[in-house]
Amino acid sequence: MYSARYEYGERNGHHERIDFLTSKEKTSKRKTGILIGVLLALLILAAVAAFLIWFFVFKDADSEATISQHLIPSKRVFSGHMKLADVSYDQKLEDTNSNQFQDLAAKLQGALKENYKRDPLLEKYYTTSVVTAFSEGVKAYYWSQFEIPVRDQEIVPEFSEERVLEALEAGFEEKRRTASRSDIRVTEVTAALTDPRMARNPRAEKCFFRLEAAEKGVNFTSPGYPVAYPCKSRCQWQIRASENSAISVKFHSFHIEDDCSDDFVSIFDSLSPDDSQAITHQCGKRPPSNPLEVVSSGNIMLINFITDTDVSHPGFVAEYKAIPLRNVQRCGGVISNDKGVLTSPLHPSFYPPAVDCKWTIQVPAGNKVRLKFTMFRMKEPGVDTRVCHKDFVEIMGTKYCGELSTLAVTSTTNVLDVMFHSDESDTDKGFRAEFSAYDPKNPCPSKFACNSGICIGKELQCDGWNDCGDMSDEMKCQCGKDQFPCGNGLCKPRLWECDSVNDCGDWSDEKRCSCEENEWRCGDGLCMPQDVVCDNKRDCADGSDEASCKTSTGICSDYSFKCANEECVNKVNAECDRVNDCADQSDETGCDCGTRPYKLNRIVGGQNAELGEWPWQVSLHFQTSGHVCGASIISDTWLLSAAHCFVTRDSANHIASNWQTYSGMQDQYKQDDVQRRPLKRIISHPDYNEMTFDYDIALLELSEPLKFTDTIRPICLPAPSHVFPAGMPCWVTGWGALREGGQKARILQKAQVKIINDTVCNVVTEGQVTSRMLCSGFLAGGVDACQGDSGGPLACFEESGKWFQVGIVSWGEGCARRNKPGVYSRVTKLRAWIKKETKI
Ligand code: 4AZ
Repeated sequence: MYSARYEYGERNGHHERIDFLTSKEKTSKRKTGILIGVLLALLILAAVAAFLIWFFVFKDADSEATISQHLIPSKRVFSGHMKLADVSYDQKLEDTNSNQFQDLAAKLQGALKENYKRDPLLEKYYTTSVVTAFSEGVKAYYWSQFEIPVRDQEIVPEFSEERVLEALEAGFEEKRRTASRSDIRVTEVTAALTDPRMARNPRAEKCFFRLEAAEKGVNFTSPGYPVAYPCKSRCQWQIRASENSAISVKFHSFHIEDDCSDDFVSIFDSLSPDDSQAITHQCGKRPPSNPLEVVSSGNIMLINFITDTDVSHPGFVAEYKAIPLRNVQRCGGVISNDKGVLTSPLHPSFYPPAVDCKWTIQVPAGNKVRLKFTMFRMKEPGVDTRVCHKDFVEIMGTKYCGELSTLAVTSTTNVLDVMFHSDESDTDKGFRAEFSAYDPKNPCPSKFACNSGICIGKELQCDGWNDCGDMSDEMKCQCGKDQFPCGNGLCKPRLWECDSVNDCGDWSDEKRCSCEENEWRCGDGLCMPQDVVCDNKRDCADGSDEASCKTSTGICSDYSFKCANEECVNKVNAECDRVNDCADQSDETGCDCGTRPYKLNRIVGGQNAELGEWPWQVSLHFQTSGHVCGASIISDTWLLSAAHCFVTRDSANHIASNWQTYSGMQDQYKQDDVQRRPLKRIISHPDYNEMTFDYDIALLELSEPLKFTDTIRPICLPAPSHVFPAGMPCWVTGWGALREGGQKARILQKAQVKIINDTVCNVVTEGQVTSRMLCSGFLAGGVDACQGDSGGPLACFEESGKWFQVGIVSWGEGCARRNKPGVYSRVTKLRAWIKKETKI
């Protein structure tokens, strides 16, 4: 604590003294006083004169200098390579300190400078060129820099790649024609605009490394690993391998700043930081289950590490090794098995650049081929996924790229060709696909055959749910009397009409739901006078009348956010939205929750959760029964769960010492980095009703606090006024049964479900829901929580970038049945009780 104290009459521990003067002493003192006065007046006059001179003569010049110091000149850097003819490759060229390197580099740097003289603009602003490496071929890697002063900023756009290339090509062309025998001939040159931070001089840099890859992997790390890398790092690793090898680099640990504009790792299939040969640019944090692994197309690779942020992060540790080039290029071929698996080259590593493969799947005559992708990710910046002009998979004349969740195709004959193409830049995780032969006369024995070729249960046809993934099970359906005929020919259950969810896909089920002209339609279909909108009062049960109002007039209603100082904010979901709405900022306190540190892989397909994807999920084990219920972390000492896990006929369930909690778990059989904590106390809601499941909530106090890590973190609790509108997609997670009556899951499961409006919820549960409950799921069935998920969280992601817990898995009629969605305890209604018991 800072405190300023001043003690009267005493300084530095001494008392002040007051003395009195005699009359003689008084006269001599007067003369000295006059002298001092004159001197002071002269000094003041001199100071005024100096100020006036500065003000009228130097001030303007001074301020001009300050302005230009603040504006920084623009740097334009171009990098690329030059192919040299008539130069024999010498291993010594790889050593930047060798005479061979320095002589050849100096010659080429001179030639570059000469070439830029052909263009007056380039010549004027050219500053330097650096040759950074040589590789077999013989290729020289270089960058050239141009500096444009502040006064000429408007010409910066004229510094294009085309302009630089034109000057270089013309210069080298002329040299080729006129060159003498001793001159170097450049037969190919490339130039690409490059981030100036990546232009390094290997002969002058500290953080520059030349690595030789061999069969055995060797680790290298970012500077300062694992404590923290320094700000403003500019590091470069040039990796080479012997001829006929490629380089594989696997990042065993990767944790850098989340914002790629501050800190990033760029990997190139070249020794030049040339974007046209970038393999990938990465930042953020990767979970151990999804390490970054890249492969070059040849025997060179460049890795750049750029940091600009002040926040400390550990950095990375990576292993590099040489792999035979034929392994990289080996893909495709003729396959005559009845079933099998195809993957992109080197899957699950990123596929290498510049590879083409063709697989021909041949099944017995009369049969056809069904190909189903279980994972597909070939995403590249600036690619229109309808055209796929860069990397793609091509099947029967159609090109596929981007990220696809449901891709299945069937052949027209007994042969199916699958082509894979990767160009020189930007690679990704690729794909995995399963193929099988089938009899076209009976493609799906006792099942429905989708157009995409997959088979689904017959009962799923015309049920309003897109089970095939291509809607073919919902086409040409005769709508039943309890079904709504959509504008596009689909049939959907009548219950789904006007439920704020675009079930038909063309909004026709939500169109004829409007109210009178001067009325507002609430999310649950009720019509209200228009003036209820944004009147700082929640008139619709779901708050939709106040949902898009940004203003706050301070009027308090049941639906306002209440600040700690009793002030009210009438803005929907004001808490933890990174905006200070309360004068005391209480809406933004306690907001270190609801984030997941790992950059998630988003590999599509399957519902297994990744490690760290739901860091607030907890598994509750009872005595020797193993996993029984779920819970969520709301602080380092408190978990939230369902009362029905503890209040049962067996009183043993309510004894804290009979339970163990496991946080940071993904796989029930793996305990690495899992934190096990016994329970100290169970507080079930006093109004919990065993018959109706009303107030199905329990708080669990841990015997010892959790240590928050990347895989263990709390979820945000919503304020009582928080609105989660009908139709909002949320996620339920747990190790519960994989189907009704089925076995519990070993790997944590995730499922996306939608919030169902309260009127529909009341109808489908035949009036069994209370205001402490909400429905979530799909009326069509198919996705739901099940036995063993109870007590686990229903989490929704808010625009503010945080996850909030909207519900606690409570009950439902069976699991995933049609018109029987999951019922959850409504956390907003129970928020005050949580606060009362835990002070959270
Ligand atoms: C249970 O028994 C249970 N379909 C949990 C959720 C649901 C059904 C049963 C919802 O724990």
